[in-house]
Amino acid sequence: MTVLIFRSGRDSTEWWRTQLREEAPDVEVRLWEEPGRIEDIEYALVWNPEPGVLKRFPNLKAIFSLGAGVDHIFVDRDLPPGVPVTRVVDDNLTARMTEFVVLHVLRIHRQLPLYEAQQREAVWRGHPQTATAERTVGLLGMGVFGQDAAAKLRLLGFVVAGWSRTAKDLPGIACHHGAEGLSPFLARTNILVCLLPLTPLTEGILDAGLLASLPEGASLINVARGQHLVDADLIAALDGGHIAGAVLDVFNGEPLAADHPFWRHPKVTVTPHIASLSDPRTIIEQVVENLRRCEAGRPLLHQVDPARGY
Ligand code: NDP
Ligand code: OXD
Repeated sequence: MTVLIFRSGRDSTEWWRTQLREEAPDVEVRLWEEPGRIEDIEYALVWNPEPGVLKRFPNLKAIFSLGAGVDHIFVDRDLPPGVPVTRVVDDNLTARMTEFVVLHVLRIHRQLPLYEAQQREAVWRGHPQTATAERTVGLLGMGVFGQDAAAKLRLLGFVVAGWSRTAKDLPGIACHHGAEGLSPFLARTNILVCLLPLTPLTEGILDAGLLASLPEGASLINVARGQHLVDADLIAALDGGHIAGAVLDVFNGEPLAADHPFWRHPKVTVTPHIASLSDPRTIIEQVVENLRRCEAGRPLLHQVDPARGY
């Protein structure tokens, strides 16, 4: 069994080679920099592979995403046909995402940006508090992350609404779906959290029209992908006052350019795509399990549907 590791923009591929060798000594690991005979390569472990490269391997049996998202794979319009693609699904990854979402929902709900600004000016002034039961958090995307965040936000007493592609019935959550469900979902949302996968249908979804459909004074948390957001539309909505603030973890270009207005915008909180980082040990475990499954002809864990793109 020969596995090729193609990783760019994150940890070193050499580190992954060492780890994978420890977990599966029977597997031969090649690095993208020196793939050797292309016919040998049966599996590819990838993060942001260059479009066009994967189809060069004629005997590829599966492609494993090193993250939860697979947009970095499906952006390649020339993938080898019929080769299954899997992604990472992990309780620990989900818990970290929920921590980030809850942290920022509470920060907005309890007006921390306002109190931080007051502290800088040595201003001692309290403001009225809204109860969680009077605040609706709307989750765009009710998959693994969306459902976990929704359950935890419910425990804190927030009103929680969710929007997904297909209909859902989740206890205590106001579920909306499809194009016709988007407007009523937005109209009731005070804090909007984007947890959608990036697909042709969700690219650019966070635009002027969507932001204008939120109630005056709503806030945005984008922890999915930067390409969901039309940056200029958000800046206009913040400057015009319709949107009160935004927390952005993901960006149209990463790393975010030093001169991008988001860095210094007083109503924007920037974090460097760290909302939830995959634990490499778990990824290796899932990859090894999937290698064994594939060799045994058993169904793969967390296989995605290329037609849906997630
Ligand atoms: P899932 O695939 O489990 O869930 C996706 C959700 O989005 C589903 O509810 C799905 O609907 C919904 N959806 C997809 N397309 C549409 C559409 N066109 N209209 C309406 N709803 C749609 O994904 P996860 O929750 O595991 O992950 C979400 C994303 O988070 C990842 O794709 C990745 O981009 C991002 N991410 C960000 C990280 C960070 O650190 N910032 C870390 C890891 C991931 P349905 O349920 O009907 O299928
Ligand atoms: C992922 C990510 O998709 O880190 O796993 O964004």
